[in-house]
Amino acid sequence: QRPSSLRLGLVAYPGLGGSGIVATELAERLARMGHRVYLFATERPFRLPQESPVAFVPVDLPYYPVFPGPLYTLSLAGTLEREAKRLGLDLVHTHYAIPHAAAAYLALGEGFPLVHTLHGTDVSLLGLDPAFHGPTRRALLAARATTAVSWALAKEAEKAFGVKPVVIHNAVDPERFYPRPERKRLYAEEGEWLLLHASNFRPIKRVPDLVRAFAKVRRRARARLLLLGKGPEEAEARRVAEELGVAPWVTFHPPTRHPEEVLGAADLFLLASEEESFGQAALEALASGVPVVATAVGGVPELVTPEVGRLVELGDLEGLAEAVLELLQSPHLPEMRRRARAYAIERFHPEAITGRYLEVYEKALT
Ligand code: GMT
Repeated sequence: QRPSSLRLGLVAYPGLGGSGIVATELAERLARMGHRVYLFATERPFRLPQESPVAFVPVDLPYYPVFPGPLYTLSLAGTLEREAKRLGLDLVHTHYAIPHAAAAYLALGEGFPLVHTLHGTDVSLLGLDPAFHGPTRRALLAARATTAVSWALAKEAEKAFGVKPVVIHNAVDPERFYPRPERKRLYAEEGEWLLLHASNFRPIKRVPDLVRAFAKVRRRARARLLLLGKGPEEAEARRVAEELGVAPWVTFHPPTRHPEEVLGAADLFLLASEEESFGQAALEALASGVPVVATAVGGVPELVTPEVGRLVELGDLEGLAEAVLELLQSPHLPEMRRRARAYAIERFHPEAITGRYLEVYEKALT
């Protein structure tokens, strides 16, 4: 018997990142199912609509001159301790382990049902940092459950922390992400192929490499590269576009609350990341009927199969350009678009994925 109305606290990063998106969307779905859901974050999460059944609980970033910086971990722990009691929470579920797992453990201890979802660099980069490893490992081992967004990440987590996460892939809402070919004219000229990338432009996303691969494509096909997002590598991507003479066909689009309106307009989605535990934006592209060309890293092969896209080796820009050209020239592209959407709906439907989290909660509560 699944508990019909739980009081749940979810913890997330509010900014432009996949883990915050996954947490916010899960919170929304759980709230719509009748659970009382509180979302803890330092700001109202980017994807949380103004009208939402989810209650946002702000976490302060207190700064006193004696501190070397804002004490987020302690502030989150204090907020969780106080609010879990006041709101009568049954369970707290954190997204991105650092420092959320340790903060929740510090606040609520082993006796309280805690679930942590690992998202990527919380395991691969930060998790291995000696400054963070010990407290994070202790918190994960003490939790009722740990989940990971891909098999690849679960394997890494086992190695890094000695935990055995339950694998729950991320979901995509097919009613929000669907094909919108009529919008293509807003981003591309008549007769141009529209290639899209969306991310936070951090160095691991290798956005300048995408521009380099695009320059190779552009020699053989009329195409435009739309880079949706913002982040530290934007200036370098612009520089490379100028250097290679493709700047007129590389468009930068600022982050939007409605990425679905841009994704659904594209012909192909590109991802050149050197590390990616899952690749949420690629899944959103598939649901939008947009095949994906991506590097075969981390959990990406769990998502991008030959039926819905192409995988290339990390750093193989020639291979990336060839894969793009092959798909653009393929008579099977329309069929692949249909398959991409059908596959996303079948494998990553929000109802099924939410059900998996509820199973984890149920076990954690017994
Ligand atoms: O781990 C990160 O680098 C940040 C994190 C985020 O908050 O965006 O991204 C990860 O979580 C997403 C949602 O589960 C995944 O889609 C991304 O692949 C993953 N990023 C990496 O593994 C680099």
